[in-house]
Order: sequence, then structure tokens, then C-alpha cells
Amino acid sequence: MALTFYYGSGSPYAWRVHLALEHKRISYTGRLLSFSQEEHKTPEFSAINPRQRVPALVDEDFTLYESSAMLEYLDERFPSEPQLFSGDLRTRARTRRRIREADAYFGEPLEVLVEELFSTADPSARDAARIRKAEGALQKELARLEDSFNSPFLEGSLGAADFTWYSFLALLPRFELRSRSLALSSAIGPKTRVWKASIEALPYFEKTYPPHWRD
Ligand SMILES: N[C@@H](CCC(=O)N[C@@H](CS)C(=O)NCC(=O)O)C(=O)O
Repeated sequence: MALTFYYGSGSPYAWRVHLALEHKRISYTGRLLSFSQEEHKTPEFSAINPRQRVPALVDEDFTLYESSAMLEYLDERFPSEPQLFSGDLRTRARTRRRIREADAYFGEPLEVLVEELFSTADPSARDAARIRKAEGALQKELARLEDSFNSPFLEGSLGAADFTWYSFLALLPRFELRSRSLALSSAIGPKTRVWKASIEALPYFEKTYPPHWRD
């Protein structure tokens, strides 16, 4: 029986898993949940993820949420190539470190911007100092990322670290649409741009692109 993947349009956590499913050519049924219709808060979905967040997956009688755990599960459950995590212990450790760094140091300020720019309906109620602080933290991480490339991909071959960082970076222009004074896309360095474009050129990329971003 095919695995069921629950996701939401524009969720970077869901997107990293979506890219991974496609990259590994895993057979799955995608279930796109609407945030505006609160489909992630239904009793059915709450039974799968009591935190009422996407992504989540159901694999026969097994359910799992938390995107980084999902990436590891998928790689071990479907061990055939291509791998999301290297077979080499130290490369694998560095990949895990990069995912952890993405969630802690990039994801956290990014979520501040989501709160301020997407969840605060009235622009005059936005906390400008909080926005500037998050912007500064993201710029610092972008510079660190740029300096960390030592191959076309983050850790050797295309995998879990790339999908994690890519889906966070792809959100940056969305913030700039809400607040024109933010300098985020312009803080992406040249090596990071080449890497980003190579992910956007993947044959399955379009299939994973957030549907509501096309509207
Ligand atoms: N740590 C979680 C984060 C998941 C998460 O925050 N998902 C957001 C979408 S980006 C969500 O479902 N939010 C629903 C809500 O807050 O009501 C993961 O890595 O899967």
C-alpha cells in the first residue's frame, strides 16, 4: 500500500519532505491540507499529528510527523539509491548538523517573520524591531551558508540537507512581497544562488512547487 503524505502549500517543513519523496522516487499519495479551511485541525488529522501541523505521513499502520524525523525514516524505509543521508558516518553527521542548524538558526527567525508579516493582519501592528532582528539573523545565516559550500551540494551529493535549506530559502521572496524594505534575497551569495538554481532545475521540482504561489 502506498504511503500517504500530508502537506500544506508553502510549508517549508513539508516541502523538504516532498522533494525527498520525489528524489527517491517513492510511491506516495499526496494529501494537500488547506490551512485556511483548517484541515490540519480536523479530528482525523489530529489523530495523525496531535500537534496539528504538517507534514505528516502514514505508512500502513505507522504514522510519523516532524519533518527531519520523516527524512530519516524515508531514507531507512526505502534504502535504495539515491540516499538522502550519506552512508559515510561523518558526512551523515554533518548532514544532521546542517538540518539542526537550519531549524534552529534559520527556521526560528523565519517563523518570527511569518508571525509578523503573515499572521499580523494590520501592518501598523507589526513589531519593526522584531522584524529587523529576524532579518539580521537570517542575513548572518545566509553569509555562513555561502561560506560553507565545498561542493555543488551541501554535503557531497544532493540530499536531506539541501532540501531542508532550499525550502527555507525559497520563502525569502515571499516575505519581501509583504515588506519591501527587507533585504533577504539580495543577501543570498553567488555560490548559494548557483546551488539554489540547480535544485529549481530538478525534473520533479515543479511537482513540489507550492500551488498557491502560482496564483
Ligand atoms: N517542527 C515541525 C514544524 C511543522 C510546522 O510548523 N508546520 C506548520 C506549517 S509551516 C504548520 O503546520 N502550522 C499549522 C499551524 O500552526 O496551525 C516539522 O519540522 O515538521
